Amino acid sequence: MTLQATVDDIKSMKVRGAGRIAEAAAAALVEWMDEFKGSDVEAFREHMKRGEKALLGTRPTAVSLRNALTITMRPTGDDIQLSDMRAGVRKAGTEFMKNARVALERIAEFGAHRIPEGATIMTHCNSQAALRPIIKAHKDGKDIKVFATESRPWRQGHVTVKQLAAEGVPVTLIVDSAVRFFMDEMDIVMVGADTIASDGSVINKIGTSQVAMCAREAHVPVIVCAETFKFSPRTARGEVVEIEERDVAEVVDPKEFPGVTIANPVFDTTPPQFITAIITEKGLISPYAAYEIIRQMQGDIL
Ligand code: RUB
Repeated sequence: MTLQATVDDIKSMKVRGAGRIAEAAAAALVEWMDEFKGSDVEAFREHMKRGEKALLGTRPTAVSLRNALTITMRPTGDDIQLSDMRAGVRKAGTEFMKNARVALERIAEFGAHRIPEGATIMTHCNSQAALRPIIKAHKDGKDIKVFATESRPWRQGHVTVKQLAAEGVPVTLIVDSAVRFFMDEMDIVMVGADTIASDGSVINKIGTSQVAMCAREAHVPVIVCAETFKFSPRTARGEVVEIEERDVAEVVDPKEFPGVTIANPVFDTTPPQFITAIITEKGLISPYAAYEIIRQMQGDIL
């Protein structure tokens, strides 16, 4: 698969979800490296930077993308021979992808422990990190059921309900505006994250903050499931996470609404006070411990 094909797939959301975007980007960068046939180190570095820039430009919100690229690119900054640089990039990219898969398995295990027997769970959008614990809990024999939001405008909820139904998990599809109507029946909310900021704020699919606020009102715990590569070191330096605005045609055909402004922000920020815990592959943490995760990552991701 060419780099351009991966860029197109991420932009068009054929590849979507922060974790899968990160893995696809790491794989694409390694393949892009193989297209460089020269022997000059500087030319190699320029080639790699061009690939990194193209991938970074695909979607702005998920820090997993930047983190995957930073990790894969790191050997290009070392003072080593080109052949070692190439081997280093391949190793870094491959290890990132392997670690991402292992992280999901651990999150599934930790998250499943957190789901009580007989629980009714609400989820929003389509997050593999949030769905794996639910599927694991079901496979472990827990009698659970799920309410999944439609997640307009892209309706990632359709993917979620099909995935859960295929695993035999009892699941109900609801429209986004029915969240508060059903919240009293929930025992737990489980969602994923695109980015976690150093203050513990969680940036995830638009509507996540509304779900979390309704959960708080109904005294329902909100659990965010996210690999540590979704934590953003740059937010610790004061950088603000950019919220992606997508084509308004994803919402309605603008030609049918002359004189109307249409807005399509696709992520929002849930402040830490609305989040009970974050489950990572390193364990369950308070959102207020996000800075500590980032501090530990600094050796990996600058
Ligand atoms: C997907 C989304 C998901 C997170 C986490 O948005 O908001 O909740 O990316 O997903 P989009 P995962 O469909 O716009 O990419 O846990 O699979 O990484």
